[in-house]
Amino acid sequence: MSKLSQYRSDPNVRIVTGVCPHDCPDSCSWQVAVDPASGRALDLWGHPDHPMTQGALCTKVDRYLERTYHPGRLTTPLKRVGPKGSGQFIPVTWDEAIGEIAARLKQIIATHGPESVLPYSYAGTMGLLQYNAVSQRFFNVMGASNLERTICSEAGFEGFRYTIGATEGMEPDAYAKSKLILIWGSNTLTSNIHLWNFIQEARKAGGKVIVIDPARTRTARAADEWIPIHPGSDGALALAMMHVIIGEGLHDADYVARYTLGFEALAARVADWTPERAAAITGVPAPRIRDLARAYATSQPAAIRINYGLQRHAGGGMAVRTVACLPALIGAWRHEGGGIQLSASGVFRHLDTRSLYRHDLLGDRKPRSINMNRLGDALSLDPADIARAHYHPRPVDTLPMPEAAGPLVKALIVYNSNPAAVAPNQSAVHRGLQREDLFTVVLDHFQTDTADYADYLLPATTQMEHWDILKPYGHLHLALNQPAIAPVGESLPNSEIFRRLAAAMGYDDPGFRQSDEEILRELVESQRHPRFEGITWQALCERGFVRLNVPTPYLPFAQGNFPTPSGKCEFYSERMAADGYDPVPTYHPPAWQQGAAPEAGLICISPPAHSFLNSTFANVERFQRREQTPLLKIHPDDAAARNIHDGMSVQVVNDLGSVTLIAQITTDIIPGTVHAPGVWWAKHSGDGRNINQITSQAEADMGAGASFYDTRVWVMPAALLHEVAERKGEGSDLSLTVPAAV
Ligand SMILES: Nc1nc2c(c(=O)[nH]1)N[C@H]1C(S)=C(S)[C@@H](COP(=O)(O)OP(=O)(O)OC[C@H]3O[C@@H](n4cnc5c(=O)[nH]c(N)nc54)[C@H](O)[C@@H]3O)O[C@H]1N2
Ligand SMILES: Nc1nc2c(c(=O)[nH]1)N[C@H]1C(S)=C(S)[C@@H](COP(=O)(O)OP(=O)(O)OC[C@H]3O[C@@H](n4cnc5c(=O)[nH]c(N)nc54)[C@H](O)[C@@H]3O)O[C@H]1N2
Ligand code: SF4
Ligand SMILES: [Mo]
Repeated sequence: MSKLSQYRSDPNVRIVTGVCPHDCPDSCSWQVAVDPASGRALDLWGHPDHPMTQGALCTKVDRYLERTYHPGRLTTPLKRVGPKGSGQFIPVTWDEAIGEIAARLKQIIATHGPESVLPYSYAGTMGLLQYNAVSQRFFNVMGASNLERTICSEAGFEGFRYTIGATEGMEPDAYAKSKLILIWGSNTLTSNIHLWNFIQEARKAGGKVIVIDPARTRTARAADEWIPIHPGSDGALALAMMHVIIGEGLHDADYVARYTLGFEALAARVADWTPERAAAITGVPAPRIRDLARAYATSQPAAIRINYGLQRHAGGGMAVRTVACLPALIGAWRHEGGGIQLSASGVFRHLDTRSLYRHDLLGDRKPRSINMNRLGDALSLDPADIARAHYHPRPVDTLPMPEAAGPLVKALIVYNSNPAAVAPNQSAVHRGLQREDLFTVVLDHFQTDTADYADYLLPATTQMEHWDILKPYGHLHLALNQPAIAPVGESLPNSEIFRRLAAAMGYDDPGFRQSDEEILRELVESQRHPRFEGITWQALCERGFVRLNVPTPYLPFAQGNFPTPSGKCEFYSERMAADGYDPVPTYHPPAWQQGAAPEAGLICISPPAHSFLNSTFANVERFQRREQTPLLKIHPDDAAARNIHDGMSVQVVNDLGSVTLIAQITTDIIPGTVHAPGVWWAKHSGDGRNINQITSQAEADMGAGASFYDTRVWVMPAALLHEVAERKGEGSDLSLTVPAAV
């Protein structure tokens, strides 16, 4: 018997429909059983009628109540009493906390101006309201620095948009119809598990699945074929595939003629991208590249699930732009089950969010924009660092001179994010957070790494406890979240915390007096685009989720209609030329292939651990046990060359920092690359650090995106590093002066 039927027949149970808030493409619809007498949630499960969720949640969220009722939940506002970063707090009342924070912010703004306040948030919750609605209104009235939310997908998004026009593509259920599926830079069974149902349907009908990844992930193991590839080299593979496809006349000349722009330029460009040339860069043997290209062009419908792994590199934007050309070249878009999906977010691009964010409250002020990937630089006392933290996504965008970089950041307000664990160049971030003159407010459910540095730590509600609307990025069903239980302890929704802060600051726009339900209703009722027809407040309340009003099956580009300037799939992009890029697909090498000889050191990638969601769930004991310990997966050849044994404590070092991990020797990672699953809380690791010690703030080629997986490191037994450090008379913060053998 399903949980729904079990509880539905129990008169003493109330069932509430909601949606998982996490940063995950699946946006599962969930149902919660609540005991009305105690107000406690008893159980939750995946909505049986939701076409993507299909009744099942992932292993993490299936245990969401363990997180909701975790003894570590913050239940009262806290005020710092110990030294900065010590995590020592005393409880205070909401009135005290709000009053004191507002007084301090007023003082900072009066002395240093509103741009000295920096909001820092990401997708701890993806619900539109708690993600950044009342908070954005608050910072708009203030005129605070603007935060560019670049930490995840921006390089790939920009690249995709240049080719396709918007992050729009296949609907997930279409993958059930594919004959060949390339899973490219995605770990579907970990990060997008509900897509697998459709992929399995395709396989039952004879479809084949190929995974392109430097790691033999659980997805690669489950697939028909794993193509190991050097990190950051995917653009070269795609260019060589096009070389073969065009060279052997396997492209769809009719589709190309009608619906694409710049075929001749593309053909000329790929002419010298032979599989042999790409093999030297990617590590994929030339015959395998030829086979892959031929299979892709001749197995219609052919689908690509491209995701974020391959774009967390210096050349990630161009790589995605290049891969995104493939479906048009072979006419895959004509068929259900053909095409590519990076993200479905662009299908929602006509959502009118004016009522939500209220950018009108800024008036004609234009605060500086700070790239969130450069938080370490932004929190620096050196104006040259602050200048570098300014958002400059394209080659044509220039950075200000240090004297024009604006004020030091004097106040940091963090919500829905844990930058002390997830942001690159961790030691720079921690150094900034440690500043005595920086006033830091953190809103969270738990005392995270970031929370340890707060002056005030404010308890926020979870999705069990507040209203929201969720716009997914992996399918097309908009969903309403209704609160199932009352807030745990004294916690409050982000929306309410910013409402109270606004009142204390004297911000009196009526937007700060709207209730959560009113904000969401206004959002739903203000939509005018036909894609939102039928998405009413009533329908959302009754059913929980409603599909966007687009045709079924959804074949957006079967007859062209690309949302590019030309209306075609742009092999040649005028917009790229204007933005300072090569207008035709080309190869942007990863940072690790530039400069020093490739044989020096190893490349480190740190994609998500299966049981965590970024750093969320990393404090829940069940999931910590499953992930064992912060690991470094290393190929036997690389381990042997360094005298590293399985289970040994190793140091991973580069010029940015170092971290101690436990070696796991495995052929599940290619030689020359190491794989450190993330993101552990730094304070749960033996040395109080995590893998972001060695990641860089450097922007990818497009969108000022992150480059987490484009990192050169040196790895050695931990004991050896200590020995070297002692000999040099230094601490363990050893920089690049490491022995040649590592
Ligand atoms: N080395 C390395 N670093 C990475 C990555 C990687 O693969 N490797 N991945 C990167 C990626 S893709 C991303 S998206 C970022 C993610 O980085 P973050 O967006 O910071 O994600 P989380 O680490 O999950 O932290 C989210 C925090 O928000 C809190 N939260 C959740 N809901 C609410 C709410 O309603 N209110 C408030 N106030 N707080 C809430 C959670 O408790 C949690 O502490 O990390 C990036 N960092
Ligand atoms: N369980 C779980 N699910 C998650 C998350 C989580 O932390 N845990 N995080 C969520 C978030 S915020 C995001 S952004 C998504 C991310 O989900 P995905 O897009 O799947 O991204 P990653 O897991 O970062 O990387 C996917 C794969 O890319 C590989 N990879 C790394 N570099 C390269 C490369 O240069 N080329 C190729 N071809 N492959 C490469 C990695 O080894 C990894 O297996 O997942 C979401 N879902
Ligand atoms: S994290 Fe992803 S897979 Fe898990 S319940 Fe949430 S939306 Fe579904
Ligand atoms: Mo992400």
